[in-house]
Amino acid sequence: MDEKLKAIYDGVVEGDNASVQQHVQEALGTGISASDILNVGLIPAMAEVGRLFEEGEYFVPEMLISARAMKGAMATLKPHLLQGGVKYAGKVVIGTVKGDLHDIGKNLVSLMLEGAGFQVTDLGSDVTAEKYIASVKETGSNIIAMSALLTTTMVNMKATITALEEAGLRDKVKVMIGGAPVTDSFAKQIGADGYAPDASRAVAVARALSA
Ligand code: B1M
Repeated sequence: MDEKLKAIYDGVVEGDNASVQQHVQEALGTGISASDILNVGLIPAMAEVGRLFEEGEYFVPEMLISARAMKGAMATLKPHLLQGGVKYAGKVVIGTVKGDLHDIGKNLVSLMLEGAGFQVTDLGSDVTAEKYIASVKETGSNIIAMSALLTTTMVNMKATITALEEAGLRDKVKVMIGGAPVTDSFAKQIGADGYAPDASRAVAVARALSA
């Protein structure tokens, strides 16, 4: 791995926000692409943090400071990732489902969709079915994109689809889902229209659903 990318990776694993910011700026300055910083440095670092948590070496506070370092880096990368966006492609309401506070992956999907020319309304995390529905009505969005990172909150994706049916909106809006514990077969099981395993494939799914 490139030395700068390794420093970014180490900084996220160690939760060293200042070092991550400095190395991200330097990496951009030396011509390393924002997408390499994201895909080679930042994302694998968060996967390592998850592994350390699973093995009992890290606890919630360590995860939190690593997540902060990752979020800071993503804010710096955002304008670079958005460069070269294509024309308006559809309207998306996105959020992490009720009970779930994990928002890093969702933010990444949101960013990539924006970069691909979608108009994105980001509702944040812990989003209730009512909130998704109110936002769809307000923005006239054609897609609801739901993220979940906990096996215990995945059920709230189904609850949102049921609420859409009850509101008489199910045939007016497509539903796509994703997040680490979510699978294609789960998406089919709950009646979602699309599933993507990562942020770049989320763009392809959103495009297909908007066609
Ligand atoms: Co939590 N956490 N966490 N956590 N956390 C996980 C998810 C966990 C797998 C860790 C572990 O045990 N190995 C585990 C879940 C176990 C399970 O349910 N099976 C877990 C747990 C247990 C918990 C708590 C319950 C811990 C506790 O309190 N005891 C608690 C729950 C809080 C809550 O939500 N109510 C908790 C809390 C936290 C923090 C707050 C400390 C922090 C989140 C900070 C934040 O997001 N602002 C945190 C973190 C950082 C993690 C890990 C380490 C990293 C998640 C992450 O950001 N990954 C995570 C372990 C892991 O995933 N390996 C873990 C990087 C991100 C880029 O990937 O989010 O997967 P990801 O997104 C990807 C794809 O999934 C996909 O695209 C993204 C980019 O390619 N994707 C979509 C995501 N959404 C999509 C939507 C789409 C399409 C694709 O379409 C709509």
